[in-house]
Amino acid sequence: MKNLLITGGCGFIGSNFIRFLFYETDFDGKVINVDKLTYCADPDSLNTIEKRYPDRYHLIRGDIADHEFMEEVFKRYEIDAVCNFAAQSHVDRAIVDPSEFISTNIVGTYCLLECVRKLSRFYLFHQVSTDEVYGSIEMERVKEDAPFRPTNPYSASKASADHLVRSYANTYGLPITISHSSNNLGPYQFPEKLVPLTILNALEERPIPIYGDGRNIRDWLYVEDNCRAIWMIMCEGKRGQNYNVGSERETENLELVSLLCDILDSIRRPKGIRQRRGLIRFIKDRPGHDRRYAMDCSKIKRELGWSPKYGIEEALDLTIRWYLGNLRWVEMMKKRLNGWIKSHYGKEFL
Ligand code: NAD
Ligand code: TDX
Repeated sequence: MKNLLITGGCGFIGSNFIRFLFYETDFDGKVINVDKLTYCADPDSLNTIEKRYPDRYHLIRGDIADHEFMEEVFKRYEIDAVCNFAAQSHVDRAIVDPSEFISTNIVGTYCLLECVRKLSRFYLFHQVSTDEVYGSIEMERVKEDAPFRPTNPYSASKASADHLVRSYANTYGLPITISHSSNNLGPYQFPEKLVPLTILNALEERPIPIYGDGRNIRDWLYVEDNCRAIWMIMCEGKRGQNYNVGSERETENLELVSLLCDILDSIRRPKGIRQRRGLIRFIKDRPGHDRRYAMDCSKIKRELGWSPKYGIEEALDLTIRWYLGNLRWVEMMKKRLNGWIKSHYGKEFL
């Protein structure tokens, strides 16, 4: 891997991955970060990388679904590997308007695959996918060979992209790997998602919205653990294979939010109330809300020796402390969120 194309590298997981790559691995090639810089992107989060590695880090603003533009990027930078993070990633937005989920997540992935198909020497196409492609899980945890049963426009678009990636491996012999990760938390997550939204509301002692009865189950993973998993899969994963990446700890949303409130109370005592748990409000459920995600992650543990380093409490603690230490970033993102919050929740949240 000499010239690695990272798409969506200014988003939450992508930017954590680029920092991880430069600071925590022996990767010595170049990173070409193509990002459309949508509402949630922050190119400044990579300023230190840009300054420290001016010859090895290049940011280009552009759309992965723009075929001509991407062909030019592949040619100019002699791309020999891809890690595709770029996506529209928020389920609630997909429910309101799926169009950009189709163009970025499906057509964008197709464009990248087409660019790669024409190359004579190519190392790897890694697709960053999600546990949501398996749909809501009723019984046993799903393994990598479980059928895709996506249930909302976001997960359907991610599953479509995964099918395309697999089809290019099968038809054209493309070297590919796919990671299906569970819900990430950590620094630089845009505060439309449950964890940062809750941190900000809890900090300001505002109501905390929980959809439905709060009993929906997610598996939470600290973003650094996901970055390490992706890098291990890229370096050592079997070509043509997919890997589940999660903590295998099932947490109900109400439990997660309550834990978050308690940790925040212990770091910074609330002023106007006794405890932040009291801020929780049950609101109208998300349409088609998947009840439970639960993956079996034994394959990556067995084959690559990966396991998560952070438990849920430590992950929440680190994440909360990061947000408390980066309130200027929070303010900038809150301005970008305003329209969405008003239309989605009504005025009282954030
Ligand atoms: P994010 O929304 O924070 O970041 C997405 C990035 O992609 C942004 O920088 C955005 O500007 C960029 N982008 C969007 N459309 C683009 C386009 N057409 N061309 C180029 N760039 C574009 O998302 P995230 O949470 O960092 O997720 C990254 C990937 O991981 C996504 O593929 C997502 O499906 C997957 N994933 C996320 C989670 C999670 O918990 N956040 C869990 C599992 C999988
Ligand atoms: O205000 C809220 N209240 C609430 O109860 C929000 C924003 C969410 N929720 C619930 C919905 C989910 O059950 O919390 C859970 C987590 O919600 P999100 O943070 O929106 O994440 P989710 O829908 O689970 O999807 C995430 O994980 C899988 C990422 O956004 C996806 O990109 C990833 O693929």
